[in-house]
Amino acid sequence: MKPELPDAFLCSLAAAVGEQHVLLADDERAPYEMDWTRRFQGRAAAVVRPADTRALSDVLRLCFEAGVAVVPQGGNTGLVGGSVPRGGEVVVSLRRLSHVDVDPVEERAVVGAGTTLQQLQEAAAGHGLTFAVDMASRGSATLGGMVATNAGGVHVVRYGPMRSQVLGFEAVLADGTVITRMTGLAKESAGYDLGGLLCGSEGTLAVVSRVLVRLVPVPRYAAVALLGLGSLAAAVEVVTTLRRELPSLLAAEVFFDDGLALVREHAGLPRPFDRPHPVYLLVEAADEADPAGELATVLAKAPGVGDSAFATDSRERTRLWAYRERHTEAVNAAGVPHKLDVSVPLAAAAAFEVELRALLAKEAAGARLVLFGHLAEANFHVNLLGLPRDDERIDRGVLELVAAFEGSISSEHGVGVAKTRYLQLSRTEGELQAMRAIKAALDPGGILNPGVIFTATPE
Ligand code: 2HG
Ligand code: ZN
Repeated sequence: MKPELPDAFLCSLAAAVGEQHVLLADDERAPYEMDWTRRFQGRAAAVVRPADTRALSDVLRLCFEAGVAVVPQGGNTGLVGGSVPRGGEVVVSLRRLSHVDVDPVEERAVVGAGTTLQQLQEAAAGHGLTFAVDMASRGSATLGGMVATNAGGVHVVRYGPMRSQVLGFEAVLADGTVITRMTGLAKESAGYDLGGLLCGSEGTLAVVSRVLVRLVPVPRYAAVALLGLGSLAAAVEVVTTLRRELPSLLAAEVFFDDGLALVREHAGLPRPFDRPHPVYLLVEAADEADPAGELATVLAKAPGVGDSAFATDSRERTRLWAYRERHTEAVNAAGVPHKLDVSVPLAAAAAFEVELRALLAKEAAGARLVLFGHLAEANFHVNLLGLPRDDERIDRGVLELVAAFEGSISSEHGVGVAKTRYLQLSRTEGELQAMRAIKAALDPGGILNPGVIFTATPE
């Protein structure tokens, strides 16, 4: 299909990034046009792949001058449709901005936006260090995308989300201006925290090109426990105790028996215990001294634990983690899911689960719920299979329930295009106005990822 962009503009893009990195043919663009869940898809006018900050700046300046909208894209495994075109934009793939420079003395790294989490982890491991944010999509998720979505992952209970790791940044504004703050000073109060603002901005305020991130020492010892419990309320009680009494706590993840069955079927894994349990909690502790003993001691005191399995060596720990980590791929293999990523106050988690199941039983009897998530933050991934692709009545019902619990409609995946209509459930009118003012100031032409976070026109 012939692209709609004028030839002169395409020639300028080619001059900026190299002709072979301006993709126009249908089959070349296709991998950049559909998201990983297959739920979100749109046609790009072109895909461009700058190799460095300078080329990225040229691309944005050209698009700004021509009034052409831009969709920044990293690994394209975000789950809210924020990195694929809605129709007619230029997709700017950041994947070629891939480099890691570890500073082992300061325990930091300068990382290109297109670097995958796994590449960063491997580079850091060479120095006995690691990156504090970890998640199952490590092989595809890029650092730029993780900043853009303020990704959380499985270690937030110990280290916080992306926002807590970013010490400095370089980003390109809508008109091509490059702004840089890479000093990483431990104390800095001279004006606004622009790097913090970019965390969670989803490519709507600027395009991140490099980040300076903190690294942490790899804990010498780790221990994992998988627990089978009778209810979510019991799991919440265990997590509350762990948070209070186990300083080495690194992760506390929850899943349910039907999700476990789906994962086992998909991945061919054996039963973790002889008998099933309604709820499973996967706990990891890590420290400079072996935390296995204290983990077992704290868990022995916890009420409501039916069965438990412990692992200390790396292979066994990975084996237990697979039951939790493989949920996303198992869900995707079973259909095109509606995915909601919500959080509620931990004290309300069990009541939320009861009401969620009641809502679905009443309004969506044919749908299949696969629920799992990060229990220490009461961050639940509500995956729904069997719903019509564009029918959002159930999504709205779930998000309204979350709002009634004073929770968040997006805990760690971002708003993307999937949740723009529900943003006012989590944000006040005053907050939304302030956000729109920031957006208008930094992106006056509205070319940066339009339709993401905010609906194209205010509702
Ligand atoms: C996870 O926690 C990711 O594994 C993906 O955030 C969640 O697939 C999901 O809904
Ligand atoms: Zn998650």
